[in-house]
Amino acid sequence: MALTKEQFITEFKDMALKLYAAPIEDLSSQQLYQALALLTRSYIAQPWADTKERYDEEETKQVFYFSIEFLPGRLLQSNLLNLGILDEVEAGLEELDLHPQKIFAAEADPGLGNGGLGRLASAFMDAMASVGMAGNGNGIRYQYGLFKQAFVNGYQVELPDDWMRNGFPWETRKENRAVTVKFGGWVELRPSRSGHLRVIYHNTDDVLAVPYDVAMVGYHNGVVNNLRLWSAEAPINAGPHFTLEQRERINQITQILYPDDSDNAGKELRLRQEYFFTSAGIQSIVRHYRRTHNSMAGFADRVAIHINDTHPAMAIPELMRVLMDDEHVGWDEAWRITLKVMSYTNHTLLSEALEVWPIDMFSGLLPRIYQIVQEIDRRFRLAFVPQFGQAMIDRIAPLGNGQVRMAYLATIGSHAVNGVAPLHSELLKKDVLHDLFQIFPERFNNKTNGITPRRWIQIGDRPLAHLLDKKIGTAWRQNPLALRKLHDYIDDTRFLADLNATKAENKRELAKYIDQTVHVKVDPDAIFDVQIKRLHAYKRQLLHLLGILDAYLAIKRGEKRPKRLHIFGAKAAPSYVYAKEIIKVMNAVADMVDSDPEVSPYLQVVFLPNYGVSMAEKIIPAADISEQISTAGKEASGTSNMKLMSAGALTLATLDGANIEIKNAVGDDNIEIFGLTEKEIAGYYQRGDYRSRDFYEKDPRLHAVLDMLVNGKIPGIETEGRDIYNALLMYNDEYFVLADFESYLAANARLDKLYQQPELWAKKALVNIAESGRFSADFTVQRYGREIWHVIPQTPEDDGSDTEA
Ligand code: Z15
Repeated sequence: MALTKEQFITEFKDMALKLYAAPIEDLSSQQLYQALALLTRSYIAQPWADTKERYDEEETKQVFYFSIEFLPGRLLQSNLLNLGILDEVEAGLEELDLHPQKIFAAEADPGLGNGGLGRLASAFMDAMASVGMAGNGNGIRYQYGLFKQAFVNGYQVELPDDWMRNGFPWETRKENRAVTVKFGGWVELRPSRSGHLRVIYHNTDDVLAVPYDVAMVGYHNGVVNNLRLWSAEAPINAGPHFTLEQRERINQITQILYPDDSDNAGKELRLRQEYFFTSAGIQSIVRHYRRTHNSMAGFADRVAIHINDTHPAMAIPELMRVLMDDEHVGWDEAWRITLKVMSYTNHTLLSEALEVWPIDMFSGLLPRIYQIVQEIDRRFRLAFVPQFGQAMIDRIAPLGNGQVRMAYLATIGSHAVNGVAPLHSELLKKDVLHDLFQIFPERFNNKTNGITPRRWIQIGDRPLAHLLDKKIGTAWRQNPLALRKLHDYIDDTRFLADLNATKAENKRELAKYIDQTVHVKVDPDAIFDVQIKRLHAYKRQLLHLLGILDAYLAIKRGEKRPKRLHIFGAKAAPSYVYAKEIIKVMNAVADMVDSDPEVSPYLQVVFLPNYGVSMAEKIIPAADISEQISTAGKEASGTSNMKLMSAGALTLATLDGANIEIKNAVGDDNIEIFGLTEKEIAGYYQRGDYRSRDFYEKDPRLHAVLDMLVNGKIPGIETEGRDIYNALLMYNDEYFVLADFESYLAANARLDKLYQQPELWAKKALVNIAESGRFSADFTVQRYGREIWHVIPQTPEDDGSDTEA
C-alpha cells in the first residue's frame, strides 16, 4: 500500500488522541504500541475483506492448516513490512522523536506453541499469504501461552505467560461465526423415514466455540489471509442448572498450552483441546461451503485440510461425522471426499511423541467419533487382511492394544503423508509407518521444512539486509534465490570484510542485549557459538556441555585458544526431570567458568532465560557457529539450522534432519560435519553392542570430563551431576553422546583454527547465506500446493530444486 511519512504522522497522532485523549508525548511505549497496532489494523481491514470476497467470488480452492500450535512472533513490524510501509512509519516515528524499536518491543510475543512445529505453522501462514495462496490457519486461542522461563539458583522456574494482559490488537472476535462442540453423553442411532440414520445425542456437554480471527498479511501483494483461533465459552442459553464449576471446566479447554514438545502425556484435557478446535474448524468450513452450495459433492474441489502432526487427526472422523450425520452423505461417498480433502504431516519418529489414546477415554469423551473410528477400523481390516495378513493389519489398524493410534488413523484417512526432511521421510517409510507404506506407497512423500527470510533477515538482521541491498540489489527480498548472486563476490576482499563487520556489529548488539537482560558482560570479539532449541536429550545440549568442560580443562592445563562464547536458549518441559537437570548443570558450569579468572579470558557460557521467537531474532544475527548436534536419525528436520545458516553462521552438525540438506546446499567445505551416521547408529541398535563405558575408558579427555560431573569440581550439582553421569554410564547413554564426543571435539578444533582466518571464514559464511534461499517457506508451501493440496499459487517461481524422498 502507499503511505507517505506525513500522512502517517497525521493519522498516528489522530489515532493516539482518539484512544487516549492525550498527546503522544504523554504516552507509554505500550500505549504507543496499541495506537500504532490499531492504525496498522485499519490499513489491513480493506485488503482483508477484499481477499475474502475474492476467494468467495472466484471459488478459489482454499487450504486450511490445522495446528494445535502457532508461534507467529510479534506482528506489528512484520505487518508493516509486508504492507510495504515499514520505512515510512519508522521515518514518521523518528520525526516525532519516538523510537520504533522500543515501540515494537512493547508487543507481547504470542507464545501459542512450544517450538519447531508451531513456528513452522506460522512460517507457512506468512508464506501462503506471500505467494498468494488461499491459506487459512485453524488453531487454539490459548489464554496463557508457553510458560515464561526464569532461573532461580540455576534451576528452571515456570511462570504463567499472561500474554493478553494488554489485549491482543490483531484479533477480531467473530461471535457470529461461533459453533457448538459436543462432548460426552451417548448417541442414539435411529433410522429415519427418508432412509438415512438419524443421530440423536443425549446428555452431552456442549461448548460454544468462538473464533477470533487474525490477519496474515502477504508480502507486498495485497493478500491478507486468515488465522482462526478458537476460544471455549459456555453456551449462551445454558439454563439455570449450569453451575460455575461447569463454566470453569469449559473455560479450561482453551486456558493453557501444554508445555510438552515432541512428547505425549496422554491427558484427557489435551484430547478435549484437540477435538475442540478440530470440530470447530470442520464445522465452520462446511457451514461456509454450504452457504453457497446445496450439496457436498464438490467440496473436495474447493477445500484442502492439512493435519499438522496428529493432534488434529480427529479431523478425519469429524468430517465423516458432519458429512454423514448432518449432510446425509453415505459412507463411501463421505470417505471418498474425506480422503481427497485430508493430508497429514508427521514431525517425529520418537516413540514417546506418537499419540495414542486409551479407548476408554476416547470413547467416553467422543462417543460418536469413536463409532466412526470403529467403522474406519472395521473397513480397513476387511479391505486389507486378505492381502497383507492378520498380523500386519493388527499392528497398524487404527484400533489396537486398547488404544486409538492417531498416526495410523491419520495415514489411513489422508491421500498424502509427508515427512519434513529427506532422511526423516525415508525413515518414516522404513520404521514408524513401514507397514502402511506397503499398503499405500503412493501417499508417501517428502516436504522439507522452510523458514521465512522476511522475519529472520529483513526484520531480524537489518545490518545484513542493508549490506545485501548494497551489493546484490533488493531482488532477494522478493525472491530469496537471488541470494545466489553473492557467489560472484566470493573473492571480493572488501565485501568479505564488510560481511565480517556486519557480523561484528550484530555481536555488539547482542552483547548489549545480554547485558541488559541478564546483566552479564560478554566479549563481542569472542566466537559466538549458539544452540537454541527446546531442551531435549536427543538434541544433545549435553554433548555441547561436555565440549565446554573439555575446553575448561584444556585451558586450566594452560592451553590457549580463541575465546568462545557459548550461548544457550532452551526451555525444558516442566515435567522433564532430566532436561531440567541439564539446565541446572549448564548454569553451574556458566558460573564456574565465569568466576575463574584463568578460564574466563578464553571461555564464557551464557544461558539466556525464556528463549522464544523474539529472542531468536536477536540471537541469530550474531551467531558464528550453529550447533545442530542431535543424534543422527532423531531430529525430524530442525529449522533453527536453516535460520542460522541464513545469518551466515557455520553449521556444526551431525548428519541428521535437514542438516543433510544444508550440507548438500553449501558443499562439504562450508559446513562442519561430525559424528555417527543414522546407519551406524541403526547398526548399534541391531547388533545391540553399544557400550558407552568403552568410550569412557578409552578416552582420557572424556574420562576427565565425565568425572567432573561427580567429583565436586562444579559447585552445587551433586544430584544432577550424578544423575547425568549415571544416564551416560550406567544406563548406556541412550543418545550416543559418548560415541560422538571425540569427533565433536575434533570438529570444534577445526572451527577454532578456521576462525584464525577471518577471510576464509567469511567466504564460508557467504556461501551459507547465498544458498539459504532454497529454504524459504515460500517454496515449501508451493510444493505442498502443487503436490498435495492441488491449489495453484502464482508467484514467485520455484527453482524446481525439490527434495523428494
Ligand atoms: C515439534 O516441535 C516437532 C515435532 C513434534 O512431533 C512435536 Cl510434538 C513438536 C518438531 C521436530 O522436532 C523438528 O525436527 C521439526 O523441524 C519441527 O517439528 C517442524 O517440522
